[in-house]
Amino acid sequence: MAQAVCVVVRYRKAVTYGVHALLAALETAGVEHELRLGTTPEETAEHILATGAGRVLVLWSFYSPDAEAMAAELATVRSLSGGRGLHIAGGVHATAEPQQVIDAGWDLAGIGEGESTIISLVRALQRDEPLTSVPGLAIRDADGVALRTGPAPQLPLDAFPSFTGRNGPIEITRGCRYTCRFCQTPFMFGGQFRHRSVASVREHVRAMAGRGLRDVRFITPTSLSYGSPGPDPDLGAVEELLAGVKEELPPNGRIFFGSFPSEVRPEHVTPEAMRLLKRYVANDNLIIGAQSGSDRVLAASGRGHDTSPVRDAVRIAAEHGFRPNVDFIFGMPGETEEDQAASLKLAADLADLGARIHTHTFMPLPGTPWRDAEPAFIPLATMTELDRLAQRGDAYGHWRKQAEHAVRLAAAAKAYPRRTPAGAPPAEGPGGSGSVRRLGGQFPGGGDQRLHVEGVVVVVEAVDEAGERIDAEQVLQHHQGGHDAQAVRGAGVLDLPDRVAQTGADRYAGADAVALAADDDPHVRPPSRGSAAFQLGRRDAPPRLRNPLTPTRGEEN
Ligand code: B12
Ligand code: SF4
Repeated sequence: MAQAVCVVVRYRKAVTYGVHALLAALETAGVEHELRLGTTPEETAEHILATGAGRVLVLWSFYSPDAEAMAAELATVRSLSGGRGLHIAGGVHATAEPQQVIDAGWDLAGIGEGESTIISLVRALQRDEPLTSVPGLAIRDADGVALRTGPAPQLPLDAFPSFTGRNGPIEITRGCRYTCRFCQTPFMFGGQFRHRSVASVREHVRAMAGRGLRDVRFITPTSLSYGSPGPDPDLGAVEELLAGVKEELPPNGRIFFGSFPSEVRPEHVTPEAMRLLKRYVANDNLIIGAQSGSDRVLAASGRGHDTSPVRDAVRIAAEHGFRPNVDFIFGMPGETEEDQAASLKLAADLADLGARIHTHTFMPLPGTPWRDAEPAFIPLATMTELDRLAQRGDAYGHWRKQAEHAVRLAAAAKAYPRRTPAGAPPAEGPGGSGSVRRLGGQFPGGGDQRLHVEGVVVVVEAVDEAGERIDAEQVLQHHQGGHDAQAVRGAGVLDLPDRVAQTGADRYAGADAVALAADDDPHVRPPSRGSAAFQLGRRDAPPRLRNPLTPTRGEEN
């Protein structure tokens, strides 16, 4: 007989959108469960104790800057609830740092997109099945190592709604084809856009209007990319979306598009795009990502544009009646005083054109290529200048708070060096780059789950104990959130013809695990010339093995 499961959510205002997506997935999949929301640690503990359900699953979701505070809350909740409940942390931080999450006391880490994971997890608890069958988890083994189950699939966005019976922005695009090194989005959700269909968006809006709501907002990494697979906007698709949403709204309905959380890239701000938005949207501001006034820093950060489209974007947006709010990040790795001066100068120029500057301090975020990078020093003079802009009403933002986060994140990154798997010495692989090791402890689910890939890009085709082929992509998805694996996935190097037999070796090197480095990533060293890995890479890969963090010629925009 199925056991009753109570899902208790540590429900925090800061991260409701992701949680609403999980609850919507449970609901649309018809997974029976009791739901309780704890808005404080105490209330969460009360719910855990109060439920009569046989199994209690406690959901936690947080971004990296809150990881420490949440670990402290977890300890409180555990002690107040007498240790009852299975605690899982998911979301961007858990995806990037499952070992940290497990070490901090959670029973499980949710890795990647959570919809399929939560559905399978609740079902597994109901049926008392082993959690190793649930995709997208890291589970603590006897040695405290976070072992991963199979990867959670990255499904079309229409597979699940953004929310049901609740409200929030509608996620219209997931994943991002750009690869800004300070941002986790493409490394969390993949390097391609997945757009929600207009029909699905309309369904959300219809339901919201039915609940008496009139304002609609969207989540998308770059709003003018809606409907487009590539760098150029498809304004026809954007118009179809906006017109469809408008049709579903009452006459006093309002559409917010191009304002948070749906920013625009500067090169997408054209007179045509602005005229289109003006016909449909209610927002008077437009959020434009500039990030730096230094072309050198922009190139290093992989933004895919320089400063020139930023000036144009601000001018064009202002001419069409929008107040441009322009994002800047100070303290990016390698940034010099001259670069900062260039940013301040651009910020002041843009303010003169009517922009407000949204100022950020660089944070080495887990799950990004710059997780381990040293933030550049921001002298007091720069901070004072930012304060001056803020006092004039030309700048806003949490740059001081973020500077504190940056220090903590840098310390956490040092405490968890990315290159060395817990308990294992650095690999002796080709060029010393990366390692693949087998972990103790059998998962019944299949051999691939025992393969732990750590380190640089590893292209591997493997067979499990039964001689069944393990898809390389599956292996790499185990490493999801580690940017190297994502980089490989982005480049599509997943199908090398050679088989790699796991014959009980603890570690692979040479042709066993083919470590092919992304050529300009400072964290990654290429396989040594003449090694088996190098040969294997050369044979199949050169055109496909470029680092997707580096645009190929003609792709820059
Ligand atoms: C909207 C948003 C916000 C909103 C969130 C509002 C809300 N009520 O939810 C606000 C404005 C509060 C915000 C603030 C910040 N944000 Co923000 N934000 C975003 C944004 C644009 C969208 C997030 C979102 O809702 N996506 C849609 C949902 C469905 O996705 P999701 O939340 O990731 O949830 C999915 C999975 O993560 C997973 N999942 C989530 N929780 C759980 C839990 C369990 C148990 C499981 C199994 C799975 C699971 O399943 C969900 C469905 O697939 C992302 C960028 C992006 N495009 O993702 C940045 C992003 C999440 N933010 C980021 C950052 C850094 C911040 C700030 C620190 C910035 C700052 N100002 O200092 C603050 C910190 C706030 C805080 N205290 O936590 C980073 C996080 C990186 C990291 N490793 O921490 C991101 C990824 C952007 C980036 N630069 O890379 N943000
Ligand atoms: S910052 Fe760059 S990578 Fe991140 S969502 Fe925006 S465009 Fe995409």
